[in-house]
Amino acid sequence: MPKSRKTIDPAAEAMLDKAAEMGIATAFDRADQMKPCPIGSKGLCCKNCAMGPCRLAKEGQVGICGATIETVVARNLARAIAAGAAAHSDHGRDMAFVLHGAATGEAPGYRIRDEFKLREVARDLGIDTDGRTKEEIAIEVAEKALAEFGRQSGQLSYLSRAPRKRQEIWKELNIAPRGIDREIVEILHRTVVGNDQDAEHILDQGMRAALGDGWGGSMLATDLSDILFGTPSPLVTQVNLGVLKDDEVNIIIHGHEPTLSEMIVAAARDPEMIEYAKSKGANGITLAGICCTSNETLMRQGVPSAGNFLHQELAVLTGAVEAMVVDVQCIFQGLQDVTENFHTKLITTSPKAMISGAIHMQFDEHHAPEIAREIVKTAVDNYPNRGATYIPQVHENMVPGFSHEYIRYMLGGYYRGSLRPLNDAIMSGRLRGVAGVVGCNNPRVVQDEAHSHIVREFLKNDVLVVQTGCGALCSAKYGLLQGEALEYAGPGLREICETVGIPPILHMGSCVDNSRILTVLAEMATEGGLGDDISDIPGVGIAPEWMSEKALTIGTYFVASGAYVLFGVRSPIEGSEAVTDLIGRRWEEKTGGKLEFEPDPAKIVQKSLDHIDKKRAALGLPKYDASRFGQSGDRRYNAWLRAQAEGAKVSPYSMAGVTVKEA
Ligand code: BF8
Repeated sequence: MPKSRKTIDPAAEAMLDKAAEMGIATAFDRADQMKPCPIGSKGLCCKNCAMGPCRLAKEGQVGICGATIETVVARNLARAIAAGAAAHSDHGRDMAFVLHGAATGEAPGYRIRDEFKLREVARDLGIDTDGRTKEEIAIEVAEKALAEFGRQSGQLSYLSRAPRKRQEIWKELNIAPRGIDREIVEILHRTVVGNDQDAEHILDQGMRAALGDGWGGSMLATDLSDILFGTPSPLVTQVNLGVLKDDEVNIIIHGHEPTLSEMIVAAARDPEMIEYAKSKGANGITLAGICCTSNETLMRQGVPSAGNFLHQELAVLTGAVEAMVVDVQCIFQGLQDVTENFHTKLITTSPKAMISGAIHMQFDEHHAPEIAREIVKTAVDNYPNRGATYIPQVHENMVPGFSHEYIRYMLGGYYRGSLRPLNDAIMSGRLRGVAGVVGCNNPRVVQDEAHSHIVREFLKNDVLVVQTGCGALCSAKYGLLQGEALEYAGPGLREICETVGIPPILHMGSCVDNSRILTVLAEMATEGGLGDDISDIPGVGIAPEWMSEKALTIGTYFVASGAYVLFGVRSPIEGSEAVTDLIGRRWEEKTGGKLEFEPDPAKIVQKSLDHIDKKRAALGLPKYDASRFGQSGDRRYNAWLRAQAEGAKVSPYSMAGVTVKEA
């Protein structure tokens, strides 16, 4: 373990040493210096009106309006869920505007890349496609998508993608979202002073708004991005700070929305621009991503990743970054201070996110290629200003791009694409279950440590892992998103992965792409053999190092969809036992899913495996037994092949000294 105990990543460790040497503060240092507020961190601070803020530090204390601890804690959680849903969903809205512009020709540079997906989305939105051009369909898809945000009654169109039983549960609980924006607004209304003061009722609306994100805003963001930029399929790329090049112009693209970054990719690959970079003394242009912009561009364009959330300042510290180009979400204001120590230009691009002191080059989809070229040119022009550089030579190969469409394809080809083999593997016990391990880094805990521990334990226990966001980039940094990671896998998981030809952890995209995981869960539930609802599936969702309100929204929509979700770090509702019980026991009674906060990664693993085993038992599946399939995989098969070549008449199973027991 590195000496500072701030990270397990050797590249980050090297850069933190560099920062200390230069006297430059990063989020890691600020986290040391800024102790969390003991009242606010437990959800006990109410600042919803000017009679307060009220700090409810003692058992039984109430605010000036009489609000109880339970109400205050629930209101704070609901507001966080609303903020997260707003961020994801606004991202989805922007994608709809770009699709509209691409179809009408008002957004030159964009085009419809996946017509098949366009037609599929059109069908799910109830749009007639017969005899119509893709542009005509796309215009109506964009309009219908935009209408989902402003919808006032009925329910979101994509809810019909959920298993029938789940749809009935939502209806019964009255939490089926009517419109994406409406549910977010209603949380703000309900939590304004003197309004909804029943914790369960407040958090029912939290679930409703979160579902509007998961099955609405985020799902639309994913779908429309696929239509515009292509549905991902696996490719090989690299990750970590070592992807930056000492002799090339380095541009970091950081944030979330793929609209500008896709154009920057095109501009940076333009031979004329590369020649221009050479005229400035560089050998070329390297683009690298951070955070979810990275996930978006690496899974579609193979753009390497400079790392996850806490790498943003560390990348600048290399002294080798000509421009840090940011759009929305997860962008530290501290970047501005760090860039001032180097030649790096911090360029903000979104009309929604400016940073004092940064250069603002506003993105507009109607002129995207020109703006992207201007940004890349600004970076190239900055290359001669570069001083000393220090790039840690640490990087790994990774295989991202497992969209749900590709997972279906890889399990059955074009004509038999389905999740049947996945369900069968769980039913037979080769796979114990499935886990989504997602979310952020948080400097309150050692960077990547919990993520890394949890996914390795799952692999060892034959749990297939899917990942998104910064969690996926974490695993990638340690070589876990490639076939070599099979050495950590249990025998059943190993055999499945070798048969299908996949790594044991599947990168499914950015944080809005958690909607892809919803789709997979829905299809697993309807495929047969694992019950008839998401809550029946032996699976869990985990955000080990979460920090963003968006993570709370994601967790909540998974719970409301029937999943058991565990968050690490700390509990933002610790101040109320009643709310802790509400989102755990009570939500499980209502939805079949539950939300828990558990800071200890080892306990997260144990609780997850217990839950998976409980769900297996409820389905009447054989008890998971790690020894049942012996030492499966290529090692045994290769040994068997060798024995065959030598004339021995033995079965691959007996080669491993095991008897395959019947289910
Ligand atoms: O949306 S995982 S730190 S980058 S919030 Fe942010 Fe968290 Fe990373 Fe993607 Ni998601």
